[in-house]
Amino acid sequence: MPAVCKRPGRRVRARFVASLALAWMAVAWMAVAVAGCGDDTTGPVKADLAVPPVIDMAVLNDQSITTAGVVMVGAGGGNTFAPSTVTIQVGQGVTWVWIAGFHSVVSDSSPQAWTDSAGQASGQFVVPSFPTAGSYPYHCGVHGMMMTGTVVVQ
Ligand SMILES: [Cu+2]
Repeated sequence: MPAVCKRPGRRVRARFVASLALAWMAVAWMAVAVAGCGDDTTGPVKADLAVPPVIDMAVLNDQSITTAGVVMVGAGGGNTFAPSTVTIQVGQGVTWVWIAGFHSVVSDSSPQAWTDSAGQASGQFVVPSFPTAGSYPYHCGVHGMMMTGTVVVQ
């Protein structure tokens, strides 16, 4: 007598569908967990000391920069201002050019030599003119005093 091909009962089918869904969720969870390992953007940003700062000659030759002083922000992916001390003459200005990372430019002078830049990951911040000779320290509002620089106005 040939075997009767009976469709599985409703309860068996429901159990099969439930186990499929469970297996799919397990795979999806593992994929998310694995993906999360390589992309930890929630922790503190660490400076990669193995990567030397890269001076971007294209930035230095940017004709749209009209200030005498140019500082590269996050050059080489590090938490640095390069050069860390920029020297200009009275009446000249400074342009900070974002190379990499999320940073800001906060004056440490009292009163502040400029209003804080926004925290940003690209673009520029310009202080068009420093009218008074002196030394103007500043830091990154995102990374604090581990990322500092100075504008020297002669
Ligand atoms: Cu920073």
